[in-house]
Amino acid sequence: MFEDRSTSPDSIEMLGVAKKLDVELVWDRYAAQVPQCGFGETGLCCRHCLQGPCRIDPFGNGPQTGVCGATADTFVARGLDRSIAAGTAAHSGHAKHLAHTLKKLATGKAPDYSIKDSNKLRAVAQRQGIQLVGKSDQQVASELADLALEEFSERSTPVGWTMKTLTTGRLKKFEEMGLLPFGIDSAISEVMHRTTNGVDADPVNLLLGGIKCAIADYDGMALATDLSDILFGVPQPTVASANLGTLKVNAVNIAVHGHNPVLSDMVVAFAPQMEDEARKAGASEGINIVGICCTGNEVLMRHGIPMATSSVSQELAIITGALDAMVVDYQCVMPSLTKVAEGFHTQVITTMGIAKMPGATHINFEEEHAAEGAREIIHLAIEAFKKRDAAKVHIPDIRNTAIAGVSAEAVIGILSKLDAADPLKPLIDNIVNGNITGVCLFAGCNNVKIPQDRNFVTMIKELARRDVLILATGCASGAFARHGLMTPAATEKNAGPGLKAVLTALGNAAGLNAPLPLVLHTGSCVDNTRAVAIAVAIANKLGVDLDKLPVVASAPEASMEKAVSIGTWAVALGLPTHIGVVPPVTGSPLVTQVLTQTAKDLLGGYFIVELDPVKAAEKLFEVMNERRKGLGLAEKVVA
Ligand code: BF8
Ligand code: SF4
Repeated sequence: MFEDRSTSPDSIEMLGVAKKLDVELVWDRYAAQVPQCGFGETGLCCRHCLQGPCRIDPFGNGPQTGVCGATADTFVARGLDRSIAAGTAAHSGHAKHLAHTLKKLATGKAPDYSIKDSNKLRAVAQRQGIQLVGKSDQQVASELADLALEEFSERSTPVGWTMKTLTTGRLKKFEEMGLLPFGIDSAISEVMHRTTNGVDADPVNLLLGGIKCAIADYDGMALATDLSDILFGVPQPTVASANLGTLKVNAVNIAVHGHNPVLSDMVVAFAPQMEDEARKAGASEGINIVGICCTGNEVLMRHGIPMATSSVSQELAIITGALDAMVVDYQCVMPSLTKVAEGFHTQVITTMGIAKMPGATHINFEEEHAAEGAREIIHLAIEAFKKRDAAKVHIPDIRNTAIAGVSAEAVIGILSKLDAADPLKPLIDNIVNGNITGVCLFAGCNNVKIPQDRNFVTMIKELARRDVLILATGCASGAFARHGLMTPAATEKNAGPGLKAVLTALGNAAGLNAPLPLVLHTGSCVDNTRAVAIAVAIANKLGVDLDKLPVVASAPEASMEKAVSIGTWAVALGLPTHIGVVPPVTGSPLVTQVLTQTAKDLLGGYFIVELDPVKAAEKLFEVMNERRKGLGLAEKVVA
């Protein structure tokens, strides 16, 4: 039962509990929406002015234009552009928040934060053109924060993080095609301008505008990853655990949910100071912090905090009856959480001025008073714990080990154990000799339309047996962690012989006495840029551009606008990018063709829409082989 909703055993168990308690969940709300509006599904609905809403009849009987004369192609391209702009705004809002935090730290206004990685600070600053000689970390951080904040407005030169982190071939292509953004916020604003009534009606021009905005998204994400590492540390491989079974009966359970480590890292940092208070309240095991969604990834990879659940199953954490506080910042937080929490003692705590929820307790979190804010939040959780109803507690006894925190730096660190002088050589050699077919970056969300994790788990098994090296971020890593796939045992069980040999050699070199996990966890969604850093290093070493590498991306259960913007920049960077849900573009055959075919000629990357996970894996494997052939490498043959 419930296998049509989730394939994750802890989620399935909790779905049964929710049913018994008659709690309405995301799957029930989705069922109530079906059938969903066909105009919306195909992108043929426009509400960009008050003369609308307008709809176009995809079957050709009704209207073929909106009131203003906009065609189906224009509708679809404009709609897609606005999704990209929204995704970019979310990622870069997160990035800007980090830049402000770094500036406050550097000017003594955020005393609870510190520079956790001076080497990374100096390396990033130097790369971005800041002179380091004779300057303290504080000064460098201040200048770097200023430089980061400048990325957002309209500059006289293209955005700096992009210019310093991609291959020269890619940058040249972007320049020739007019795709280089001159500011992140200005790119978002330009999309909003050109997609409003009476501006850009040319679908191809609109799509190019969307791609430019997506490159601004890449820029903000690269910046966010750098600043997070400076403020909170460069992730290193960490053994942690996953699933709802990481909640503890005898502890004050606090879930940090959302995205930004500016908040969650502080909750983790100050929890030890509150242990006594928790024990006095009767929690013999003290405070247990768990993560949900991307902020879960942030604290998982830096502090080994368990990943309780993610994305579509977030409500289930409350159904356990053991969650004392759900502390959220922003993005991917279901507005239903407070409604679900009505039947339980769980305190839903919002912390950001831009992200409040009716029914939640709001504690405005300010970096200037981070310790105070974190303590107040933890105190509220302890108070809630006192009201927990033991009769309602149902924690599924399901936990998996998950090895996380494989940053680009960590990958290089492990590889350098094999070849200190030339760390990339062992990886490249193994791609060349065919032990590794290629690399697939799994990213993106769960989607209520797909049984949770089904596509992720099916695809990874199909690809791993074909010797594909797997990286994962965001809720993709949540999915793999929940299914025990971020472990050496999963490598033993699922990897093809070539991949297994490589992961074993690397695991032994890293002192694990076991293979590296089947999935290399490269972080949260903003950290998709870590995979790019590895790919760029390989491309530069081989002297080719990114669109020649056997590297692909997949968001097999994508949901959010952020996934749309990431997918678009992945395509712009030259990656064949799979999505396992149909995006709202099918109302325009022209737009569909540009995204899935023309993009390949222009940029090398393109979208592959395939709903069947087995076929999707086959297609990605074929694409990797096509790229191998292009590089003059032997094609892989796998039965
Ligand atoms: O930024 S994968 S559901 S949590 S959007 Fe959201 Fe999607 Fe998860 Fe992270 Ni990314
Ligand atoms: Fe209709 Fe055009 Fe207004 Fe859109 S912009 S709602 S198509 S009139």
